[in-house]
Amino acid sequence: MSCSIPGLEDAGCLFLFGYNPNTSHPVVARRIVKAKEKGARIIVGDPRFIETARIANIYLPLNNGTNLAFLNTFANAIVTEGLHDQQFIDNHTVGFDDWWKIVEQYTPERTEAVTGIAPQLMREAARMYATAKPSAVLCWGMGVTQQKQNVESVHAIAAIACISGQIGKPNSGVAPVRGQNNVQGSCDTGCLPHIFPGYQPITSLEAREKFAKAWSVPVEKLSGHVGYKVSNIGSLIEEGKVHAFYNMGEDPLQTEPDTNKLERQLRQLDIFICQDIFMTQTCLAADVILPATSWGEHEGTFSASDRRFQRFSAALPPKGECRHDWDIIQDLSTRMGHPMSYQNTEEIWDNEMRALWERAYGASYERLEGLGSLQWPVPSLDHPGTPDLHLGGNFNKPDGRARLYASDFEQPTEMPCEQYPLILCTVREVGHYSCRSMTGNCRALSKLAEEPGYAHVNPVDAGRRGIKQDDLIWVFSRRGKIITRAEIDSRVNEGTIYMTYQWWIGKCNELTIHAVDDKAATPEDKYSACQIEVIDDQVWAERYAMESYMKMKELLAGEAAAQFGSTAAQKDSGLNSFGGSA
Ligand SMILES: Nc1nc2c(c(=O)[nH]1)N[C@H]1C(S)=C(S)[C@@H](COP(=O)(O)OP(=O)(O)OC[C@H]3O[C@@H](n4cnc5c(=O)[nH]c(N)nc54)[C@H](O)[C@@H]3O)O[C@H]1N2
Ligand SMILES: Nc1nc2c(c(=O)[nH]1)N[C@H]1C(S)=C(S)[C@@H](COP(=O)(O)OP(=O)(O)OC[C@H]3O[C@@H](n4cnc5c(=O)[nH]c(N)nc54)[C@H](O)[C@@H]3O)O[C@H]1N2
Ligand SMILES: [Mo]
Repeated sequence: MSCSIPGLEDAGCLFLFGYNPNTSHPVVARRIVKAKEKGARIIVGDPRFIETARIANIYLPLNNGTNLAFLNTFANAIVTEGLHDQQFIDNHTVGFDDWWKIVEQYTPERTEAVTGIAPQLMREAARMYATAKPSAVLCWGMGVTQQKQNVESVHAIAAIACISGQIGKPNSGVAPVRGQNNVQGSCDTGCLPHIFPGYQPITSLEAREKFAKAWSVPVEKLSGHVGYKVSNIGSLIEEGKVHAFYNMGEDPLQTEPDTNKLERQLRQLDIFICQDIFMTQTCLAADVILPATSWGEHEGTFSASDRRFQRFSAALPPKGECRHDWDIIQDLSTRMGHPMSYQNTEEIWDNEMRALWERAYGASYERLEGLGSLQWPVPSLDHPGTPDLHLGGNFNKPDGRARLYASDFEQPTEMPCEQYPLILCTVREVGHYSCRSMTGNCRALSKLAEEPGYAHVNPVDAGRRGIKQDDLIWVFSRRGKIITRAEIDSRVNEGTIYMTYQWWIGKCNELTIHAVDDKAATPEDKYSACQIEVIDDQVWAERYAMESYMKMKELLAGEAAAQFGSTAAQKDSGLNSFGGSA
């Protein structure tokens, strides 16, 4: 993010594009309500009438999968209405003429049939955003990134911020509001296949020399080859390029697309290691399970979406055979010939992060004590941290100028057809978390909503198929068929059904297409073709759904008990934790 999350409250305009904070980030959603109370204009661009659309000044119900057509048109409207900031373009960007050659084609009139947005509304929104004072922020989420043209759309968003001069000043710019509490931190610490900690590229010999020295290894030991991305792992196994997979804190058999195919691929591995805090469906396929402690049992740091380092501490000691993730990694490393002997997470933070990344140097554990937090860059111990990046239009390039990129729009990979006439879009709901290993093991949350979950269906699509509220239905695609319950919902658009991806029985990822873009390798989770149908025998269907779920819970709890000797009481309760008497 170029700005800070608290700073959103002081922006003059917030444009939420493919991002649903009320469900995904309720704390950010509160800030958006506060911004509105302080006078900010709110624009929402989402095919669904999300909660924030209720307080929006302009709601743009664009068609699913048309982001890049929309963004190019929005940019076109800014320029053709004369709302662009010529001075900012001249002084702080490169490439306007080439960018315009593409964007010029996307007039609101020409793209209306694709995006579904009336030209007048498009122009009104462009004006609201580009003329907002003192600043505007464009926030986006998975509605942008889990699409075929994700990277191109992010380029388009960055260009829109630049040509409008809505970046380079406080509380402005681009806000990719990220997923889990530490997605940003995973990137900061180098958990990506092309970088060391602090975004230092492994392809740079200088960076390799620096890290080789810090780790006391010969520089030849550090590979300069960019590694594989996790969403390609299945096909890499099939191609014989991957034989071993060490999977830590991820449940791909629930959360990656086309899970039936992925399961067949994972079963071909020579060795499959899973490190988790609960028994998951993925752990069931593992050769070795390494049980780890949970957030309540270990300590460390998180980085929030706005580059903010925060510390957290343990409330409970580890139970049973569970060990801290860092301790497991350290032990493995030592046994594989590279000894590590850190005593605690502070030593790791100081040696692996602060000492090797100057932008983090000033964030000592002492300064992060209690509710203390610091946003990088924070280069020295007396530096206050950096809420806003690129102030004065100074960008992270040798010439200090931003690059403008534009690309032409393409349709999603799998368009609806006669046999699969509906779009399946997969999203989040507030009561459950991602693969549901955590929230699914929480009794209170299980009472609020239970298997086999829900598909949100527009009343017109439901009516045509004789589907009523709470009916059990089949959802099928080219890849599979699952049972779920219908939620008739007039907030979702006709022609698209919305499912959340945490249900183990009503598992939408048995249906989703495995199509990834070549740059980020992010699956196109927001767009697959599907069909739905009511199940004739609802009594049978209720029993089938319930029995499938009971069987799954018993399998998971039974395996946890067999592997780690959890108590019989725990097995009976269907909780599948590793740690003693959970
Ligand atoms: N309770 C809860 N909170 C969570 C999570 C959870 O599982 N449960 N998961 C966390 C994680 S990992 C993440 S990444 C974040 C994600 O948080 P969000 O980014 O908010 O995620 P989604 O709900 O998947 O998608 C956002 C919106 O994109 C819209 N959308 C779909 N297709 C399109 C399109 O073609 N164009 C546009 N413009 N919009 C579209 C959807 O209708 C949806 O409202 O949430 C985090 N927070
Ligand atoms: N169809 C569809 N699929 C999606 C998405 C979508 O929108 N639609 N969203 C995608 C997105 S954005 C994301 S981020 C992924 C998330 O997918 P995953 O990363 O697979 O799911 P999570 O539930 O976030 O957590 C994974 C595992 O981490 C374990 N865990 C929790 N804490 C710890 C810990 O401290 N140590 C260890 N070792 N393990 C721990 C949990 O028990 C859980 O089994 O799902 C993706 N899948
Ligand atoms: Mo995520």
